[in-house]
Amino acid sequence: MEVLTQPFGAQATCYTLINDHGVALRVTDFGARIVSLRVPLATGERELVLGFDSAEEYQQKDTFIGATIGRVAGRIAGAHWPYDGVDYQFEANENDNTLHSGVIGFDQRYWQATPAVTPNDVRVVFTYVSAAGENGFPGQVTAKVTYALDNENVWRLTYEAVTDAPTLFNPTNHVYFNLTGDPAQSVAAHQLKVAADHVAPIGDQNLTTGVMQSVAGTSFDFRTAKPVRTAIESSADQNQRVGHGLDHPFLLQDTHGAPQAELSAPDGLIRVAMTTTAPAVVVFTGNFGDDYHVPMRHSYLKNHGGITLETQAVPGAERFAQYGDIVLTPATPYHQVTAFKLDF
Ligand code: G6D
Repeated sequence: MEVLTQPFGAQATCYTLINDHGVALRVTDFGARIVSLRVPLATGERELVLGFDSAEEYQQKDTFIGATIGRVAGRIAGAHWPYDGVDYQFEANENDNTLHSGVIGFDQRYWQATPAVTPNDVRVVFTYVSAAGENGFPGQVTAKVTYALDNENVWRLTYEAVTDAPTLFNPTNHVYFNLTGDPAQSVAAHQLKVAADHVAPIGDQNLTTGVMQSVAGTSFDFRTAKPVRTAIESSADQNQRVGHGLDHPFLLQDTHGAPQAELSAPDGLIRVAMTTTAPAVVVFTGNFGDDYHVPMRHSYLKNHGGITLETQAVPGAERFAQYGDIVLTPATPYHQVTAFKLDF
């Protein structure tokens, strides 16, 4: 196992973590982000995730792709949070709401990086100190995100955070998978399985509504594997959001270590099995619109050219207690682990 270090544009650095099977995970300090995940298949190397070639390219095209999102992933309705007698104001960067914490969230910060080869894995620990008041959030938060790759072909993400005053904290990783290796190909033919009996429906302005809806008999029933296509095609009819495709939080079951989500390539040559300590996963099918056409590596990113598995608490938890508690306090540090096992 080894770590290679290279420049990633003018200021950023990129680290390539390589295991003994030739799996290569590339990450950058710009946004504590996954840039690339390549596996050696019998048919040749295959890229599994969306990504660009420099920090500048992310800045020009899309800073969410592959990034650590925080402090709060998803939408905060009305861009404010009343807590303990204070009404905290955030930036409204999508309609009247805050998306992914504001204009410059964790995804556009430079994180301090510490690469290491340990007996069990090869890793980079990213650390970022978010000052009290940054993006309107109270409390100074020290956040740590560890990307590790081991010889079982597991990519493991560990989140840790401490705060000096109560604040909201609900981060995620915005990795987009496209297991065909080509972002111009829709993910519709991927097989998806999600261990969730309930989904949080999306209403006006893509906000959650406080509802937890049973998936039984709906296009959200992924308790047995099926192509993503059916949900992409039917969710628009159900008026769950404007636009076609999934953009929904699934409430995960405790599967006692068994995968909580599985994604397989249309040709069956690669499968990603996810387990997490987080209570939910937001599945977003890259609903960029029919005209979307952005140069990416040797191809183009198009509508539905990637699918996310964003592990976190259900967005809107600051308003709806039934979605859980995302208030981080000095007494209880944050700890969350998500693992993606690559089977090929
Ligand atoms: C997240 O759920 C959201 C989407 O609605 C958003 O468009 C994307 O991030 C950029 O997945």
